[in-house]
Amino acid sequence: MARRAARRTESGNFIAGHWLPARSGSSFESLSPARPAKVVGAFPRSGREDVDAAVSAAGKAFRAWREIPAPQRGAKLREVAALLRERKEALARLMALEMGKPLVEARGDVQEAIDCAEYYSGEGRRLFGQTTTSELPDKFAMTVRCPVGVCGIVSPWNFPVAIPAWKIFPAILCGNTVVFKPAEDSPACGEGFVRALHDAGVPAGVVNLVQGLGEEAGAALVHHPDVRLISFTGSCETGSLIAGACGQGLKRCSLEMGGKNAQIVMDDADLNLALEGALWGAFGTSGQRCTATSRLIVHKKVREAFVRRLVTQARKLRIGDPLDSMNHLGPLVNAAQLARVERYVAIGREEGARLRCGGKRPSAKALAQGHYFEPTVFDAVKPSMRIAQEEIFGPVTAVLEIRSLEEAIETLNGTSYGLSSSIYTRDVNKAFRAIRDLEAGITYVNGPTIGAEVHLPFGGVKQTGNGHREAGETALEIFTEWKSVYVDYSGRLQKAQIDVQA
Ligand code: UN1
Repeated sequence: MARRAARRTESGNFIAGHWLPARSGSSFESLSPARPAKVVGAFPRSGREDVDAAVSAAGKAFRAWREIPAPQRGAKLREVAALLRERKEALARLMALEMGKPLVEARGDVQEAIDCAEYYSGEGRRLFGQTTTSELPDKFAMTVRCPVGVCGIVSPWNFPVAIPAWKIFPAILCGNTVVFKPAEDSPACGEGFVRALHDAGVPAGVVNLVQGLGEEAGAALVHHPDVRLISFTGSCETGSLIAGACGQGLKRCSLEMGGKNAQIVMDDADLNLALEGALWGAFGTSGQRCTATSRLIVHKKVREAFVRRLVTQARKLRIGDPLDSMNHLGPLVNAAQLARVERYVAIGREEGARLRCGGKRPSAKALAQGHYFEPTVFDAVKPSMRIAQEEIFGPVTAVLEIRSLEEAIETLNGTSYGLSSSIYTRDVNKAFRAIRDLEAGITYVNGPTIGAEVHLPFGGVKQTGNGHREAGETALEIFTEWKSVYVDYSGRLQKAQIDVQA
């Protein structure tokens, strides 16, 4: 991302059904991480006025949208799913170009959005409430879900289509309207996504797009008095600022933040399977997933053999142009992210961890321009080291040795995060104890820490989140308010707690 005033704006904000430049006329560029000299596009560098216009459009659209029956709102999502499927390849290519994940993974990202649209389209025929008995005669009691209002959606670059989808689809299915601020590293993906919604027939004003920087457009959205809810995925630092602002403004706020996910490998595990899982979990998306396997907690009896094979396989992973399907790892998203990963490698070395492979940029000349980094394995890592505690968000994994399941669980739980976790074992008793005792929102048995499916709750404990769960049915709890309804058909005044006394 380069911050400069561009001569012209090629792409727009999408407000009340119109593509518009920023009111200030300024813009920013999105650069391809594989070839940063290549400009993917210029996008409005929006400010408060643009956010005001978008929130006002969303507020107006809310009045009509909330009254459309939910099954019809769901039907729109079915059309969105169909159009996303048609555009899957184009969106995936744009994604690989703009944020650098390999094409095959980019297709998976769009597929996750399609799955989400289909899942929530069905939810339009449910949105169930409860009925219950009243304590008074001739009185009916029930609960209904109501939309919250205008929702601000602030999403990251690492899943630039899937994450906006799993926020925006349940939001609009529930009758809310949205102002969406994509990450400044993936504005073209954000725009492509919103274009698909519009072209599929989502009415003007229901989903508005405001491009820009977090501290400008993002901050204006979070502080806007007419925004009732913020849904954010990103770093703990930003999430904490957003939570503070939402606390002050008494807004509903759903946060999904960092992880320091670990895969446990017990001595009775299928080591081939555990190895495959570790490679995919640690180095898929170059480790730039909230769910990435950034720690491997391996039993002493198998650690050396496991690490040796891991290193051999990691060295064989092909790094290069994400648009070339032969490559397993694309570049990191930007220069700052690359510098962060390099800094953590230096920290790991200083702390006395043993670098077993990677730790540097690839030497191939053809890759010199891009923000590439080699798959990196640190061994002899102690739980107290920073590389075992802090989220790196790159292709770096830390191996910690344990001697028992108890020690494995204690080690896995010993960070401030709790998103995803995994255990490889053939012992059903160990598996169930792990399921019970691992402090995480997600636990996989004999699978890697990545690969969550859209119909199950997604989110984490401790500093990973603030108690909400996205995706699945639980997302409805974020995007609706409960209303309790009492219907008295007795024809007289009845007084709860007074007419009836136990
Ligand atoms: C994220 O990294 O923010 O489970 C989301 C997974 C994906 C979602 C990751 N389905 O890895």
